Amino acid sequence: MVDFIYTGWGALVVTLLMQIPFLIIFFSIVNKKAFVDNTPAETPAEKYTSTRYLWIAIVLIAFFVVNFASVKYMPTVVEANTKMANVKDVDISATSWKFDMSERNFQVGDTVRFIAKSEDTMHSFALYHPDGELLFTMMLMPGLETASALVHTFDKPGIYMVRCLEYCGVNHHGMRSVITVAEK
Ligand SMILES: [Cu+2]
Repeated sequence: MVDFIYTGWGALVVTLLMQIPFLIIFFSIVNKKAFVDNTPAETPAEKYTSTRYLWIAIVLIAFFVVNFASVKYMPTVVEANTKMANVKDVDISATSWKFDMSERNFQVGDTVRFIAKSEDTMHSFALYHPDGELLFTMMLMPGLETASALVHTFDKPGIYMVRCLEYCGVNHHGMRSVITVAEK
């Protein structure tokens, strides 16, 4: 049941259901206004000009173009259970406030599948490039049967920071670790 809520269509269904109270409030206010204020409006109703339609079209097109163009920069989400060729698996267990990792040392060119689970509360597994850029963050929900998994290929040597980016208690800021990537 918990897995259904957090994965796939379950999240969408829950999000839609959460809108219902707001819709009820919204329509009850609109409805009330319709009864209270039945005098003609002082300002004439404004028609949408063609320029305004053009702007809406530009915004919509920009929205889709930017979204599709950014897809290739998205981290690769994969299944945690199926075998993958030429990929090193790392099992990660997140607890307040540390990461237990089955491996922390890699080489440039290694493709690594990070398979992570939370043992207690909400955490995340975020990986930072040595230059400080956030490569990805993976949310870790407690109680899930399937682990979260992401694939990343290391292209530069250095010290990669690992942090939790979901607030998880008083020592959330101290929940971090490092991964070392050596020259090939
Ligand atoms: Cu945290």
